[in-house]
Amino acid sequence: STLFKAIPGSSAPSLVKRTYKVTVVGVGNVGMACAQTILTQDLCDEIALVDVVADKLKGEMLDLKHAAAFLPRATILADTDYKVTEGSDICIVTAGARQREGESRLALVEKNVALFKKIIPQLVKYSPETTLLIISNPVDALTYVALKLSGLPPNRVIGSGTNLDSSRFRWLLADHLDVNAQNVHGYIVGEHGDSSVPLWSTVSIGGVPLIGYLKQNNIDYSTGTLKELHRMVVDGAYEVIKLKGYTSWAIGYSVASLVKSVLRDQRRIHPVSVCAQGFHGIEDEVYLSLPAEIGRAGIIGVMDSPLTDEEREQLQKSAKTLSDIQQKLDI
Ligand code: 6V0
Repeated sequence: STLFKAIPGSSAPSLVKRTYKVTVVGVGNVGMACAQTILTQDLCDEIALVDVVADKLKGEMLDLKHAAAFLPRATILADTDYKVTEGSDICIVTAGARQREGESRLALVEKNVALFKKIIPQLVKYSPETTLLIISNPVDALTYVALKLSGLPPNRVIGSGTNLDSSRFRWLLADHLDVNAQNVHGYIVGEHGDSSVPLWSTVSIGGVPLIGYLKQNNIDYSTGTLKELHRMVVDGAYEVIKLKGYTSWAIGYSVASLVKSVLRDQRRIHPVSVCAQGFHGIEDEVYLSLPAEIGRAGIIGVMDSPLTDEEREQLQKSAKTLSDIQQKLDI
């Protein structure tokens, strides 16, 4: 720039700087919550937004650019043409129909498979080394669809799955017990949605297994209370949709946390949608959430968590529900 003059004798360092590029497809409530959470957390150097509605896309891009003075520096791009996504390390797909009040996630499948046929090949064309992060619902079935349409290896196709449900679960427990949610560990696995399975046997607070903790502190609980807590997790999204029309903030933070684990090679364990074949007696090539280690290579490994007989049975039921849907898909 003409405003600045180089100090005599200066030369550019020969350091090769690794930059990160993230694409977000779909600039609706969820896509924009993801974009803004990623930007505020300084997770990438370049973010590309894609949507089919050109005016909205440009408006969202400008609105974010106008915050440049308050944000970590990043290049913000937007276009209806997928060329803008070229060289992305991660592509987040949030495009598509969302649930209306009372509508299940599974009801969205046909509309969103049709959109994925247009979106996924374009993403892989411009970023063959990318990791796909699928958010659109029904997320488990659509992660399978994305795997098939992309031809990418399964470690690089991740569905956000029950990462969000598990956060809702940990918050409810934390609220109930009056401790910090970050000290509550526990996993919801299976379908992101109605047939999800709470792994009570994995729940610990500050390293103390929950059931033992409750007994130790004379906190009253019954199987009914545990079931009620899980019901509140399942109904969580429906409640928010009924109240504000859509969900956005929690999924935005949940996605940013996955992006951080991948780009920064955090090797954290997230419950995400993966191919569950061979785990817990599941025979079909079905996508559902299991705790998985996530890093730069995408899914590094899936944990073979020890489950109780009841949990295993519930998980197999959830797998059956999802497998039936997957088999009906037109891909
Ligand atoms: P929204 O606000 O209606 O936004 C959807 C966006 O997708 C709009 O801007 C559309 O223009 C755009 N779009 C439509 N077709 C295309 C296309 N072919 N290419 C590019 N963009 C397109 O919906 P919202 O953002 O609320 O939800 C998006 C999706 O996320 C839905 O399927 C939700 O069900 C799903 N969610 C998934 C969650 C999860 O935990 N996995 C959580 C919340 C929502």
